[in-house]
Amino acid sequence: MRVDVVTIFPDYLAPLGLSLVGKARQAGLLDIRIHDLRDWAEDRHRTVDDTPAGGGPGMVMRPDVWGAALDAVLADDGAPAVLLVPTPAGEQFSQRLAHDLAATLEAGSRLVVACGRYEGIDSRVAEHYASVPGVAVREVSIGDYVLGGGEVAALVVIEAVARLLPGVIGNAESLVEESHGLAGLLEGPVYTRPLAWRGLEVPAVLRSGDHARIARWRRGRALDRTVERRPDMLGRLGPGQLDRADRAVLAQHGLLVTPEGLRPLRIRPAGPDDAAALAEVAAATFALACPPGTEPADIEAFVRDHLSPEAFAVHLADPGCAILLAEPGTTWSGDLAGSAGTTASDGGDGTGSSGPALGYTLARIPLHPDDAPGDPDVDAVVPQRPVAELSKCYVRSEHHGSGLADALLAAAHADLAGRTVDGVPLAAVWLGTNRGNRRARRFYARAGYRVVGARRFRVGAVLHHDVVMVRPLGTVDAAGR
Ligand code: JCH
Repeated sequence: MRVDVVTIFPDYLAPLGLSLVGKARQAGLLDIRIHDLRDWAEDRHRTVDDTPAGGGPGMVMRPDVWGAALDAVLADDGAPAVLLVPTPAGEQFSQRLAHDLAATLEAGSRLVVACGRYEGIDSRVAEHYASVPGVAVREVSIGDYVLGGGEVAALVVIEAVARLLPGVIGNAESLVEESHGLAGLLEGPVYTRPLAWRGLEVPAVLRSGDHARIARWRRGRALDRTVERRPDMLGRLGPGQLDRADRAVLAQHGLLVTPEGLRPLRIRPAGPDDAAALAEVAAATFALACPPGTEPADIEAFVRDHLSPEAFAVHLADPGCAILLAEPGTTWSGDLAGSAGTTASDGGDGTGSSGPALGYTLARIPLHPDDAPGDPDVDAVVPQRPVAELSKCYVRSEHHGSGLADALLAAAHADLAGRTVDGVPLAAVWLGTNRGNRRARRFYARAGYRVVGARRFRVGAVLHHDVVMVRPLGTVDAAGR
């Protein structure tokens, strides 16, 4: 495959003799030829520039010299050519364009790069070659910063394209991973030996040998980075490209995947003004947790008696009760270009809220460090002290699978892990969940809960069977954090 570069500084392209591109040339995979523009200048001083038409600072490169050079280089054979002209005013170079150019080269086209200097090349040069049959002109910028000329941009484009050509990269697996595995996301962190270096360890999951867990962890870290550094890229991910675990990671960054795109999410401790909102979301979610066959009348009665605004007002005033509320945010701290509906107009601190609550957690904190859970079945199987009870973790059904519940639960664990009872940090959190609710059991298991026993209790005529699950506080969650 043939690449020609025209420049007034041929030595600037010397790096093309090194490394990957140099090896590809030596292997005969790439035929790169560097030409000195001044070879086509006509005068004794080999002049290639002149003053700008209309006045102004600096110099502009002459179209006649460029025309002579490019005619000669393009005339070498009859193959179609891409004439690539680096300029700060060009279309943005991208991996997509690199793939595009590599495919064009593979299909038999040549690449000719015209490196300008000074204030650039007389614009008629690009205009003229755009109308020459068999020549496609691409004016390309490699980024929003100003270089002194096109040579560095030529190096960038040629290296990015060359490594995509067949046979240039020995380990083609890397390319496959690049284009599929982490498509649309930034690459996550990478590590090698030694396992401990200057007090920093290689994350334990990478030494686990559990390939599914490793892949999951890597994707989570790639998502973390993309959220933190390139939130604009998230707008291009369709909901179909984000699985349940991805959604949980995003929710932990305050981003909710909805059919309409990414929306800001806010999780905060509930306050005295939230009794009505809590009662509303509790009433909307309570039935989801009831075993099949529960009488609608019993559900209604329970909601009326225990999930009223008055009942929540009592909970909110109770120091032994910790309630977190998830709600739509009005702002998100990042820039989600391409994902409509998010703004940062109030300073982007994510403090605004709008719309009804999406879910909530309610935990019970013991008053004394050695208080037992109370229920004799539970006391026997939960030995940790002090221990909190996660009494409620409900999310509206339309947000099941959105990662919202994972984020809410992670926030509850973080809240509980930061609490002390008479100066003693909470050791663990326990919960009871219906024996037959496999979705709930899997959800809590993913969040680090383990089944330790069972409990039974009667509601009216119905005998309920719960499993009792415990999670230590201060350990990692399903995302490995
Ligand atoms: C170039 C220049 C016009 C400076 C001359 C030729 C490409 N991404 C990217 N940044 N800079 C370039 C580039 C490419 C070719 C040439 N210059 C210097 C030209 C300017 O107008 C503001 C400024 C810069």
